[in-house]
Amino acid sequence: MLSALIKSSRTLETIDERLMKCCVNRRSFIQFCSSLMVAAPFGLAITDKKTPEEVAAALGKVIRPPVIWLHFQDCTGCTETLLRTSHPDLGDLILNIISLEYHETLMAGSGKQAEEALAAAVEQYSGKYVCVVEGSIPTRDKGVYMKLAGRPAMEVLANVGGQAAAIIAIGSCASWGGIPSADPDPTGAVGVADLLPNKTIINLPGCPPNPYTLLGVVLQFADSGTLPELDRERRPKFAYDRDIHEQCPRRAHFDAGRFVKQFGDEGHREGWCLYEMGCKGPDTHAGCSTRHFNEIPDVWPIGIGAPCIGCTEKSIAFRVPMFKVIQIHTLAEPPATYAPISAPQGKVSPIATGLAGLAVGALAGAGYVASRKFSTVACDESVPGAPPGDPKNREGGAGTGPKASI
Ligand code: FSX
Ligand code: SF4
Ligand code: F3S
Repeated sequence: MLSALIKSSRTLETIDERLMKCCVNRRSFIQFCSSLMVAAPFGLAITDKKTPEEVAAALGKVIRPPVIWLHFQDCTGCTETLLRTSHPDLGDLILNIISLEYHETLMAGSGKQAEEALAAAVEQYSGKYVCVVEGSIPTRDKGVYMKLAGRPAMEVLANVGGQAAAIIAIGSCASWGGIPSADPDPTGAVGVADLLPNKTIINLPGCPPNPYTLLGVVLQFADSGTLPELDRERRPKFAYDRDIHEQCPRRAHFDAGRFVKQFGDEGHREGWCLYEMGCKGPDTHAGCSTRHFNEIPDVWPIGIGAPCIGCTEKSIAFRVPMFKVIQIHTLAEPPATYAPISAPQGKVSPIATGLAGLAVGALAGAGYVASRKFSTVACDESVPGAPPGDPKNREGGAGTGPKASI
């Protein structure tokens, strides 16, 4: 009876129809489209337009995608980041853009009502809905450590995820186990892809990830049935192709060898580089350094003075100790091969810099700068051409470079 009622109350409508019905201000929708363009300036078909108005016009014609959202072992941070925005209307707007059919934290119903709502949504939209999974799935001891309505989480995932058109694993927990899978991993926590290897799965790791990444993927899928290009960890490249270190606002301090040595020291108060405090930014692919959280400038880990813990990387977060200094594995994207901004006069001469356009100059410069940045503290301060023991070699202070070597 209840499921019939739920069914009949649902109609598939376009985003424009819904926004009009709910009297949503067009300006907020255009503002949302503009934020989506900023979050995904390329690599997402839906934002591949010239203006936010054009994105809004195209998005308005899309049928609201039915979304079934499952919660397993999580902290609900991923939901929080989606809806706890700095503009209260934005949370409402998001719920009008997608058609959220089931979400344990947000729905009014509980118990039998909630179970019926889930079954009705799965039945009505079978093969058409997007299943968003938040949290890891316990597998140890036949999954006994988490049950929903008497069924192990593994079984719920197989049933609901199995009938979805696509599954989005939101957060690091759903992507690969996250916090619950940290040693000693008492529940045998795994991500969605470990249990449903043959389904279409997109991983959006992050603890939490940027909500616009989720919305971009869902909307592109609803619009054209396609997914953005993914990397080998199944992450959309438009959001995970750069590492934090490439565009970090503290990068100039890294290049200049100015490192925080202790929380609260002068360098920390001045906003210096957090590499020596264990920052994993150089090995972490995510867009946080340019797309901050909740639309508030500087609201992201490094922005508030905490080192990046590598929350989007399966092999780093909750595996490598938070404050452990990592080795830098990637040799220098082009900007990292420029002369350090603090190079004292005489170390890199204007002539040498001018020669950088020549292959030989570029190679020598890159080699020098790279060695200055990445070799060990004890031996990285020598100036090319200067004899050993030359006082110039210690100019700028030893011990200011990263301790890691490659
Ligand atoms: Fe995990 Fe997301 Fe971290 Fe929390 O749900 S990715 S613990 S932010 O909320 O699951
Ligand atoms: Fe930023 Fe961390 Fe790189 Fe320093 S090491 S520049 S704080 S990402
Ligand atoms: Fe995570 Fe590092 Fe961003 S900890 S939120 S990837 S700055």
